[in-house]
Amino acid sequence: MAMLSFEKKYRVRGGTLVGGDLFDFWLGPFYVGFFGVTTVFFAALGTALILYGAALGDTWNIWKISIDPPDIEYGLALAPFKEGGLWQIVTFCAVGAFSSWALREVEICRKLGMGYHVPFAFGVAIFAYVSLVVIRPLLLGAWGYGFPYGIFTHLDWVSNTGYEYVNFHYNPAHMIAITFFFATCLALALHGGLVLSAINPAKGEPVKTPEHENTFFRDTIGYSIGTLGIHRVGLFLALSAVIWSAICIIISGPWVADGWPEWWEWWRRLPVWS
Ligand code: UQ2
Repeated sequence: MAMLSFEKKYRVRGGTLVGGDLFDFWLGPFYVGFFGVTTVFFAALGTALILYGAALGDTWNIWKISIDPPDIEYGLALAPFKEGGLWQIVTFCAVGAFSSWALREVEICRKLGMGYHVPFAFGVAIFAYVSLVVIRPLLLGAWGYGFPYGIFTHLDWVSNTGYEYVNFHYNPAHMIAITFFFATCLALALHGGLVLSAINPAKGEPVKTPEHENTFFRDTIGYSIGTLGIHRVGLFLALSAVIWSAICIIISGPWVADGWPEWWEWWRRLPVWS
């Protein structure tokens, strides 16, 4: 609650990209802005359309409801509403809502005079989604390559798409992505563990500072990356995981059409073996 008095200092005018002062206000704790309005518009329309699509479907079983993309035969054309057109509009609303949210974050960063690290990171997450439902379908020539919006159906899509390339784990970009996911977990576990160990010591012990955090790692591995450095490494690892995930699916089909195990034949064909 102390935030209420202190908030006033940070509720500054300006920094908007669009709309000038028109939407430069707060609703309770939430900054609105032009992009707050567009976020609510796209999110509400998209959600309503998903509910309407569910009502048109043959089940209310939450696991089985699905909004499916058009058949491959429709190519990159707009499909009839009940044959994938709904999926196309929902996809448009999703990209609109996610992008609006990112731009609202940019406006808040500008207001506060902060860096754009958070919207940039969110932009990378948006890129991952757009890779699946826009970039790869465009490269393959049909919206039907996008994934369906349903709980079980999107799991089936992931499994089927993986088997289309025989063993997806042989995809080198997929290998790199997984390695970054694991490294992200290692870094966050080390960081969370280290900060809590310093700041929340045993009863009766004084709270420790970064001097102790640095010393712990210098004693253990001869190196401490530092309090700023660990956050740089963490952001780099997490964004790399997402970027390599996007790469691994974009190259599956557009670049490598057969199985991923087969792709490794380049290694067997190296002239050094003969
Ligand atoms: C560190 C440091 C922190 C940390 C952590 C480290 C005082 C509070 C976790 C140690 C991290 C290292 C050595 C890099 C780990 C790299 C990978 C790729 C897992 O030195 O400074 O600040 O939280």
